[in-house]
Amino acid sequence: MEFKPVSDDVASWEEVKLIYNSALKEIGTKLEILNDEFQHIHQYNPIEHIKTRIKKPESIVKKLKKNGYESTIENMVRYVNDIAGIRVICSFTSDIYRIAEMIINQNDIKVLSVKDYIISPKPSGYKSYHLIVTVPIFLSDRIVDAKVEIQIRTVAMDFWASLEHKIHYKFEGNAPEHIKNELVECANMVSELDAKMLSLNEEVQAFAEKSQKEENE
Ligand code: 0O2
Repeated sequence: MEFKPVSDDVASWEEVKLIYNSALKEIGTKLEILNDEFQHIHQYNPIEHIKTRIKKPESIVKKLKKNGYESTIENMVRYVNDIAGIRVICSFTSDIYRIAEMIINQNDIKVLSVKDYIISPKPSGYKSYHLIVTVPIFLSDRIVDAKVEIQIRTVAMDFWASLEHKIHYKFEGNAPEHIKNELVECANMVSELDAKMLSLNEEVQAFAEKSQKEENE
């Protein structure tokens, strides 16, 4: 997004927030529509819930500093990809890829990057599917493309990530080795649980479809 002030004044954090909040609304609505349509066709909701957030200014400044950039509005917009973040929590791993594909295929969305930490988990054990996209925001006199980070994961992956995040903060990134190892073990259990829940669900769905077919005959 080339950042130009909404008003004639110097660009402010409030103006940046306005654009990113609008981007979160746009993506949030797209996801809700897809979920409703899915419910209509398949009588099933792939999305359990959605969380959105605007990154706190102090976290943005920290990220800029870490990467050697001065704290300016222009640098924020250019170099920080997750000022607007949306987290989509699904029931099953297969839903993650369905949702991602449906978002990627919308022609007003531009995909800047895809990171599949489900196929390639982080060394910590972290699993999630990340997309950085831009979505057009229609202002009164112009259109701006705003960046949004979309994290898509299962309920189990989210449970793991929130505990790991708390532990990471508690130990300021230096958790004892045995805790790190246990977290990796838990991450493996999460993968096993997700795989079992998926296969159980597929079995139940096949059973329901068979019963429906027999009823219709
Ligand atoms: P916060 O507080 O959640 O906003 P980048 O964001 O592109 O500069 P990176 O590492 O290339 O940096 O991006 P990546 O890997 O896509 O990670 C971005 C976000 O994913 C993080 O944002 C976290 O929310 C989450 N994440 C990544 N790795 C882990 C992990 O090991 N554990 C947990 N719990 N979450 C993780 P921030 O800005 O780091 O933090």
